Amino acid sequence: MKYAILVCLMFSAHVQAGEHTVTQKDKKFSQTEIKIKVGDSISFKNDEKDVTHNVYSLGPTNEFELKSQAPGEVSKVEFKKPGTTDVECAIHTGMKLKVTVEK
Ligand SMILES: [Cu+2]
Repeated sequence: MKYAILVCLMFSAHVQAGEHTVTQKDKKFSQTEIKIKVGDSISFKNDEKDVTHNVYSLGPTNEFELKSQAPGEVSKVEFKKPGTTDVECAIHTGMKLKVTVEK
């Protein structure tokens, strides 16, 4: 009985915070849009062979900057506020990803 309650608690904690991954390859994000929930996180992975990226967002919500990201590096960002976030790369102006964070 105790075990069943523990499993139940672990399962609900897992459901509450989603984990997503967006890769950067051929100077593009793996997708142009992503919808997540408040509290979810996105792991940004540089999947290039020899291209460095500098992924950032000026918002309008959930501003962040990953700084210079070498090939193979992964950086996780938690999205705490509902709203949209326009993600870009400071080095490659064509890279765009819209993150929609729902309540
Ligand atoms: Cu880039």
